Amino acid sequence: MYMDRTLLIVKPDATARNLIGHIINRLEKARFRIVEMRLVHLTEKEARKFYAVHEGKPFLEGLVAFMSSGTAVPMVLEKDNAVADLRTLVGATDPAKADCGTIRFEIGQNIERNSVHASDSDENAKKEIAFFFG
Ligand code: 3AN
Repeated sequence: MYMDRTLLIVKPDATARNLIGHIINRLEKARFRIVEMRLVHLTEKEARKFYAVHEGKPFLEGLVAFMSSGTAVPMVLEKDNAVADLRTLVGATDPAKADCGTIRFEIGQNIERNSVHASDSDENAKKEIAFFFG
């Protein structure tokens, strides 16, 4: 049976604070299944390619530097309604505005260092999964 899939990335601020296991625990408790996972250290070029949709935005340079500053952990997650359910679990981009109980509310540091990335649509999930696990 086909299950919906999405991509989550544990970002460098979270790996630096030894929070990979904590995040995996949150995901598993919410009934996501990890079907692929890697440890990566993105180059600036790769980070820029991943965030190409943000070309021209004022925060892009900082985001590229941050995402290439340390270890990140992309993983493919499977669940019914995976994209929307993961966005709910992850919370708003700005941890200060994220709902209580979400991952970004709990461990995000600021709008840039917000601990996790989650695909925002089925179409982008497919592209982002192919980027890391093509
Ligand atoms: P989300 O990750 O919630 O889908 P996007 O796609 O708008 O948010 O932004 C991608 C990433 O860019 C965010 N996760 C965050 O790290 C960074 N970002 C977004 N907006 C800002 C901002 N105003 N200042 C700094 N970084 C930002």
